Amino acid sequence: MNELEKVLHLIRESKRVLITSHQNPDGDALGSMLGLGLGLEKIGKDVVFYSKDGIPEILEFLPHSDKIVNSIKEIEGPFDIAFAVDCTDTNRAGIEFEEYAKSENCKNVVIVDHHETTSSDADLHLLDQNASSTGIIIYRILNLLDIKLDKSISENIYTTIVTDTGSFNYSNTSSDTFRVAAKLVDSGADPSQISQALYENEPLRKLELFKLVMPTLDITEDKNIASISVDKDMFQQTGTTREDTEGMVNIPRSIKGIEVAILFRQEEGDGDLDWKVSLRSKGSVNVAKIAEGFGGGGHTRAAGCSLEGSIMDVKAKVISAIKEGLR
Ligand SMILES: [Mn+2]
Repeated sequence: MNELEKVLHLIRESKRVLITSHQNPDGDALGSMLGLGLGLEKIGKDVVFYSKDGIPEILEFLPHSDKIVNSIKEIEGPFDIAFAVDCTDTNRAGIEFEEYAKSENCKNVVIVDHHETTSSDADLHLLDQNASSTGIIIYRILNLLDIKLDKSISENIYTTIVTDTGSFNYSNTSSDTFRVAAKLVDSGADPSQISQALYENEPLRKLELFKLVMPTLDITEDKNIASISVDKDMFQQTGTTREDTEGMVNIPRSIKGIEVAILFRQEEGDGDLDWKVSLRSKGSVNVAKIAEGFGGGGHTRAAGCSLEGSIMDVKAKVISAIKEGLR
């Protein structure tokens, strides 16, 4: 049996299933969790959905997102399978899940992911770097289990594709992406409704934050690297959180001639020196490699990492690594 057959077998034999995804969940994380779980419920599985950071406001429209719990403490095992979807490793879902997965509460831990890097010691790995979103892998699993996709499942999986391909714009968009999307529209996903929910539904505070962030736009002398930064003061002034920085890296990315765009975001904790760095490549630079150099990871054209230091130092380090990559 290959990994896929093993996972299908495990699912068929299972009764109770736990599904989680990475912290700070995005559309692919939550859409994949819900798509998989709602499908498994249709074939009689008892499913628990867990997301450490809950659901960002902008994704609350996802069908049955109210089933997701944000604490694992009260949940009693054992689970036949614990899935971590859109995760390179169980620790990406948070320390609570990482420990839970190692305990007797979880008989089998399965990673389902489309990232380039994986460092996981889970029991099984379903990895496909060519899948535009993790949701596409979920779609294939449900098909192989002969689970009929209803409107709710279709909308969840369709959202994974729209958010991870930037509405079918990024280089990870293939003919297969459109084929799966077409099937999902056939089974009930409404593209315009989902687009509106995702992109025409911003809280005003997010735009107030944009106003403060725009003056930080910085472009290197060679005019091929652009960055913006968001600090805690800006969050405080506008009543925003890291959730509201979603998509912000697209501002530097949109500029003509830019090869790598960066968003520096100060973490909300006590320390003033913790920065989360999001990297986007429009050209040949593999930003996953750069992020890995700082202990992070991701895809060739979209990756992230965390660094400690003053914004000046962090910025200098990251930009010099990118310049190296551009050589
Ligand atoms: Mn993804």
